[in-house]
Amino acid sequence: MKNVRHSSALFVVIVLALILLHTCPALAQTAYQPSPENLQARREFQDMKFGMFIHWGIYSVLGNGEWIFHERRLKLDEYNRLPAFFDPEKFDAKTWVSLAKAAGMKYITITSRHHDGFAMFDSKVSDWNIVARTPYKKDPLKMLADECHRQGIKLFFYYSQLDWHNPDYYPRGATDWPNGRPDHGDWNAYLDTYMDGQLTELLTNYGPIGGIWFDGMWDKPNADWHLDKTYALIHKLQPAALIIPNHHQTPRPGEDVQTFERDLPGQNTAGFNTKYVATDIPLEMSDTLNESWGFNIGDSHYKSVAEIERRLVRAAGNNSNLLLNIGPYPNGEIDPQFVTRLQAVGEWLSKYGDSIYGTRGGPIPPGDWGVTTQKENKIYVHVLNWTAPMLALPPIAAKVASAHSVIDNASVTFTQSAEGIVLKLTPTTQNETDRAIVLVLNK
Ligand code: FHN
Repeated sequence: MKNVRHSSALFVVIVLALILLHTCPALAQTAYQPSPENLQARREFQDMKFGMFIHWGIYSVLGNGEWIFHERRLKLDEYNRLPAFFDPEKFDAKTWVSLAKAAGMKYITITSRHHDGFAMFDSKVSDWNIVARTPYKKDPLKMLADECHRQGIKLFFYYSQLDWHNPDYYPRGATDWPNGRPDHGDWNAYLDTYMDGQLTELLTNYGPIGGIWFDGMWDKPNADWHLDKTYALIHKLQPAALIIPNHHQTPRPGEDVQTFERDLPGQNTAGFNTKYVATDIPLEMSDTLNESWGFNIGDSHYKSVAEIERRLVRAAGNNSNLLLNIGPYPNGEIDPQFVTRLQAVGEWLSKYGDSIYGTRGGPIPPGDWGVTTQKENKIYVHVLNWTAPMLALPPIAAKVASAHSVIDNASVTFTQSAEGIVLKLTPTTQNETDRAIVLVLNK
């Protein structure tokens, strides 16, 4: 009798807990269990390794980056003039997606709206969007999503939580300046109606998407952003969509990827990244191809092809993806300086890609000399900065059966002992960014 009472009490507790989790998304995300589709999407994300970041908006017209509204302390009335000049008649989704593919990139993350709050998509939530306010009148994100689906590229939407335009973004945050907004506003409406409304549009009108890349929470670090509610909404609408927050903090429940801005995981050279590196979710680092995110007419500091390749290899060796940014022209064209570099990286990847795609960070800690990646029974030793003829590496648990160079399969002489592995390197040739060597392990 006592046992029966016990088990019916337990039953009631379980049913109550299930009802609570169902009706209260906040609790659901605190106890977040990624769905099987989400876990699969995380693995695929890690396999992709290289993505194209695109900052493109009405600010591109002014050719001075995506912060121009703030930097010039423009008034709302002034910035409101800008959409009239945005008419990207040269935008061609096929050209953009084909370029990403030619570069060996497997996904695209594009600004659906940046801190100016201007939606680069057809939004019914507000008319502060490309279809309603510009002479272009079309939805480039729809064209891009369709083309990505056609070409097998995953599409992620960058979404700025920070908003310099909407009066309901109130109380305002660290980047506030008096631009003509009233000193009152409805924060809950901003989050629950405006933001979640737009996210619902992005997650229902564009087919399956890779995920949402959030940015801007750092503007009000102590605010209640209703994250649990928003995250639950995203996972409900598309369980496989990954939530990637660029909040520069330790990941929270409900977040699926940890991203680092202009830094390798754990290396806070930028000054705003956390040193904490998650071990249970995928990692990503974002960086720029020149020095700007949005189109900047005065920025010709393009990274060399070798530099981009090295960043990609170092990211992979740190178990991370590289999301590399370009800022297209306001007319929709992509700077030829970006195009030629990306194509060259793609050519290089057609030879070295095996040592990067589908790998995870290798067993040997990254060093100034280079990094390792691993896949199945292979360890790839990426020698990036080592001129001596021999390279000594620390010991690894497995026995190496053979070693050969990635580029021409030529066998590489090595010794393995309890002290470690010593590789005899071929002399470095000019233009060789990565002397990648495969160590084949005994199965
Ligand atoms: O302020 C933005 C910036 O404009 C750009 O979008 C980068 C991309 O990672 N994120 C923000 C700064 O954290």
